[in-house]
Amino acid sequence: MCGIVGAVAQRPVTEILLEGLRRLEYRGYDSAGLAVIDEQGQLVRSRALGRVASLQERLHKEPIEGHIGIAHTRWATHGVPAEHNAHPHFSNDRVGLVHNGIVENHAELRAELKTQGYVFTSETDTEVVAHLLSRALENGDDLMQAMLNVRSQLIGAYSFAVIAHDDPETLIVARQGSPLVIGLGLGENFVGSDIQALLPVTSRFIYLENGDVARVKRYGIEIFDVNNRPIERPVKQSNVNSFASDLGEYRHFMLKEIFEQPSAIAATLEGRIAANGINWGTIKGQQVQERLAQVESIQIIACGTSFHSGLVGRYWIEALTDIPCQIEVASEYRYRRQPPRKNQLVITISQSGETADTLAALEKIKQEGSCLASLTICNVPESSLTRESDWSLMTVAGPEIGVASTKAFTTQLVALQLLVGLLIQAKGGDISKVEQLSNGLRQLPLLIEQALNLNDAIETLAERFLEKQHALFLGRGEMYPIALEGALKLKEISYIHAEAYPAGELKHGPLALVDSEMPIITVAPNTALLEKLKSNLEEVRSRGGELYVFADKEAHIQPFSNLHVLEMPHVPELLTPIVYTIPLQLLSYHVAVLKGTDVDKPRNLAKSVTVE
Ligand code: HGA
Repeated sequence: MCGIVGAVAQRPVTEILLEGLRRLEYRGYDSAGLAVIDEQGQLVRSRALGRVASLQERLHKEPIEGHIGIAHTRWATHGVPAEHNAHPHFSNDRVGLVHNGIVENHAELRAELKTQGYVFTSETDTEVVAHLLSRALENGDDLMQAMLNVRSQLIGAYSFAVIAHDDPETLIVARQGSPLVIGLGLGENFVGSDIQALLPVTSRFIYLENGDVARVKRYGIEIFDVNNRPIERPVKQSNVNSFASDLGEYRHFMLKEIFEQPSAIAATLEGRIAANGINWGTIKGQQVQERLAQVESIQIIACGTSFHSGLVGRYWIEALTDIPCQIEVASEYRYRRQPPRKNQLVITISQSGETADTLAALEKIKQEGSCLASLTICNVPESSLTRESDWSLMTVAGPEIGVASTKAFTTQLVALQLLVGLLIQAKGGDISKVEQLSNGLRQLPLLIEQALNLNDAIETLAERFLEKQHALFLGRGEMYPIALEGALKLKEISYIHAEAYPAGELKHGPLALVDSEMPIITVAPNTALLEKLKSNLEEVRSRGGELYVFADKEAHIQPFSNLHVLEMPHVPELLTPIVYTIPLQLLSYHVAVLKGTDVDKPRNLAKSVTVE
């Protein structure tokens, strides 16, 4: 989704802004732009449809430079992707603004501003804010007052960064719903949608809270809270390495991140498993042990790939503890009534911790007072979800740049197993189950390495999918969500239409689709449901479908003319969803590479979904 960068410094800022945009590219976008106040004190901008590289080319031909500036990658919500809709938006060459989010009452504000003579040059919701600021400046407000005044007129979610001709030393930023951080330098300061954008210039950050407005100058920062009162926010030192987001020897971030899974999982496990069980410090927060002991029901809320990890989590929670568990996608949960449940633990799952729907669902639950505790499973420390939740269980996957999530997903599954262990311990349950979990998790990095050895075989297999328009994925039990995740990956990056079904559902409809053109990918570990699954495979085979089965030797699935078996390492049952994810990630990756799609930045998609 949209990315924001801003800088105020003694040195020229254009290159800092461009580098910030490059580092935000992973979020997904359709156009980019940059504005500075130049040596003549004029507000000037450059915008381009497409990649940051196109903006860079344009800036190379027609340079603009200044000591204060803002920049943006846009993922269109209002108005087509086009240069005239790209940010920064200007009002009367007086105010320049970049925006992440949606101004819901933009239509009324636009109509009002038009009657007052303001001219619109874009179809965006954002442009009304530039004109509102300009109007406030004309009425005598300074830039800070103008922002405080304007935000009281807005409905929706946003983060803004603003510069103005009237005050060429000041960057104003505001946050309501969409993420924003301030990066602190020596005699220079920066703003960004996330710390990735600013890591080359600083490692000290202030995370703005919802409702904050800040005045950012070279030598000072003032923050005002939602009630317009001055407020201090803590300065955090980040130890994230700026090189972690480099591609290294890999062709794509997605492949790099698939191969980083053994180390990401090892990092997520580090210090969390002790001789006598899972360490309580695995979950950060107050009274974890006491309150986990009281949990009587669990509600998981997530979106996309994180929703799939939650689905697997439900199988584990209900199989290994006596706690009933529900799961729902956040965009549905947030708009429907749920009867109150006693002693409910609410778990949100999100790689970025900024997913707008998940945050809104959590806010709803907190307002209703219907949770004993809220826990987030998240990959980004200091993200909104970690700050809004009572507890956090951090995955330690490192920055995930590819839009299609890989290592974030498998580390979320690891986090869910750690949680299950803690629930068993808190409830005084069967400790041998915790031992079983711990022993399995210790072997996991090695098992993932073994699954990664299938890479070459899967690359060859991928050729068979090149001309395919559709694919079916099958799984049973906790492998059904893995089939869902496999189908999602294939859709996301290769644009092949893919659906996943619990294998038992085949004859209730999807079997009608099966013919010799339809590839059916099945995850078939040697578990209690294997024999049932084999019957489902027979149903497909007898209708001529092309079957690709991931299974271990002991599953004894015999290859046949239209049945191809890819042999997996033997995996303890509890780990099968995690290990069997790997070949499906590799399959979608290689199909996408063969099809020549933009693997790391698939069309129309964004990494951190910060709008509703
Ligand atoms: N609504 C604005 C910004 C969109 C956005 O934040 N996307 O992530 C626009 O459409 O330009």
